[in-house]
Amino acid sequence: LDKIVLRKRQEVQAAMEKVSLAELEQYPLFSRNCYNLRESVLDNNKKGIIAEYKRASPSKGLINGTSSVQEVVKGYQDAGASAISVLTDADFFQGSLQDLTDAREVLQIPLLRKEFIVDKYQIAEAKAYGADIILLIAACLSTLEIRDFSKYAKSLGLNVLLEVHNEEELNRSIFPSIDAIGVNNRNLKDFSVSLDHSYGLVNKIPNDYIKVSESGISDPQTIKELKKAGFHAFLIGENFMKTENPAQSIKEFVA
Ligand code: IGP
Repeated sequence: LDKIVLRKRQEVQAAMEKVSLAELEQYPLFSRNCYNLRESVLDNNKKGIIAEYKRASPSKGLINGTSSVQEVVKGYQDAGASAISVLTDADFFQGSLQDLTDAREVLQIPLLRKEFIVDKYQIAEAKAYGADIILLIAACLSTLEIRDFSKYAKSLGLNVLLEVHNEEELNRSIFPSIDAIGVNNRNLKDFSVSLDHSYGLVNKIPNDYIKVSESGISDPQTIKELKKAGFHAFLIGENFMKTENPAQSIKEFVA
């Protein structure tokens, strides 16, 4: 993770030399109104699925090299997803900001920029390229950064999803400028996955936050159980993307 944070800082430096923050603020998408995550997730006609477009991952390598971002995210939306997540990291996930903008073009539901955010600049970028939600990963950030970044995101009208993996991260990271708290079932240091992280933390998350269970979810029954435990939303990538037709495979999860 330290390595990723360092690499991201370098990426941000390079990006800022090409396009300044003031220039990003002039991008057409920067001034639009964002879709509301809470509203979409709590919509009773939907199941709370946040469906992810993920070509590759550090633990699995290539997951899907053929399905295009627009065909997949449009399919997820039409099937009944509550929100969409798009990876923008190139090195590990083969994503890009272009993927984010392509997704925006075909979506009328909240869109998450899935990225390792280490600088305010990336938050402005998220808005400028079409995101409604940013991810703040507690494992990569100090408490002060989480406070400042979430406040800045709110000032741009973005929704904030905070990601935690254990109780220590949760307890040092909660701020009113956060909308949703996700428990990542995958340990970002060794990639091991266990739903016990979700079950162990759900009751420690204050009830004013949308509760999201993230990663390693592979059957509809698990969603029923997580819902019973108190989760509102479920972030799922690989289980859909590993199939030939991701937009088809989401269907039994939203039925
Ligand atoms: C999706 P999965 O196991 O369904 O593909 O997981 C999502 O939770 C995962 O991609 C993720 C992630 C992250 C990726 C959660 N937090 C942080 C990169 C960085």
